[in-house]
Amino acid sequence: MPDSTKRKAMLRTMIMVRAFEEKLNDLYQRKVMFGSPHSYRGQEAIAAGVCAALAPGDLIASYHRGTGHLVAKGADIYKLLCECIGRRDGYSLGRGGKMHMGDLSFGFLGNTGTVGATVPVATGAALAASIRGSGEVAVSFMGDGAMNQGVVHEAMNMAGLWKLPVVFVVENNLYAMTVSLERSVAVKHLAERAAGYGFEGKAIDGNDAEFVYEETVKAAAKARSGGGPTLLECLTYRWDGHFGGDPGTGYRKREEIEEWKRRDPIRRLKEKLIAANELTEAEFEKLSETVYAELDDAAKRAEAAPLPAAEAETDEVFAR
Ligand SMILES: Cc1ncc(C[n+]2csc(CCOP(=O)(O)OP(=O)(O)O)c2C)c(N)n1
Ligand SMILES: [Mg+2]
Repeated sequence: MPDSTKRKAMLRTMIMVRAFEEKLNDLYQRKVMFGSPHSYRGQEAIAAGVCAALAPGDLIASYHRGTGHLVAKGADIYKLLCECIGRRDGYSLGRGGKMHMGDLSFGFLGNTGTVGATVPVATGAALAASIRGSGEVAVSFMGDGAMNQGVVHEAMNMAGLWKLPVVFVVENNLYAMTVSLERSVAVKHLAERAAGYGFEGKAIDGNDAEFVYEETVKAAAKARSGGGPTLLECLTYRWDGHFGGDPGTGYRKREEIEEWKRRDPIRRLKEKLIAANELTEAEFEKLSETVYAELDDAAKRAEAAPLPAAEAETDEVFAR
């Protein structure tokens, strides 16, 4: 079980992850951010639980619903916001946007909007780690929809065959855009597919940060000691639409959305901490205020930051 310090750190991370999504929505509505956000609200326990279980040198690869992973792995909030709104101080110098970043200084291999495309990237990083004997573990975050991409199958097969130090984290939020899982997948749990690749797959509660943390600790330890990959299918739900322009209601019942909101991952951890006398309601309020204020400050600075210079258009585009 994570200790009290770890539990509080995960709570703080989850609050920041949610606040960040709300800020992106605000920037998008005000037409400060042009690319659409893909809200991660509702799924915060996965990013927070997984990243809290990793060593600083471990690596993650993300996908289109990826800002939560960046926040949880330790991205600089100001630089992250700058990238999302195309400012020069961003991770990709303001030219990649929300879905195109990468920075190995905090173990971020990158993200992209091409569904499934970063799964072989994480697998390749795990192969490199095993060849070098560095002891690093790579985590590949993906959505349930990505599990139907051919390249994901290829990467998982290879990872199983070569017992690579990779953890596949499938965030099963029950939908890929407007298509429900039951209309697109023949098995009950995506975790069952791991058997076909020769490694363990587990379907777990993705709204319980502590549980996600514990399962990641086990999977990472196994990967590090040469035991090969694990597939963690984290059951969860996105509270909002698929992207900024989708209300998320046409293809999902209101009762279903409300039911999942009752399983709010932040409230769950908060209530556990309060029940264990590790936190009071007032301390929680103070923590939230501090996180939202930190984010507001970073966002004000990012909005005031310069755009990339036109003459720098080709800088860093070509490898030297
Ligand atoms: C290769 C590819 N096919 C289709 C799309 C269009 N597309 C964007 S997001 C998405 C759904 C992805 O669903 P899932 O993997 O479950 O992630 P979620 O959005 O639910 O987090 C699709 C089909 C794409 N971006 N890339
Ligand atoms: Mg999905």
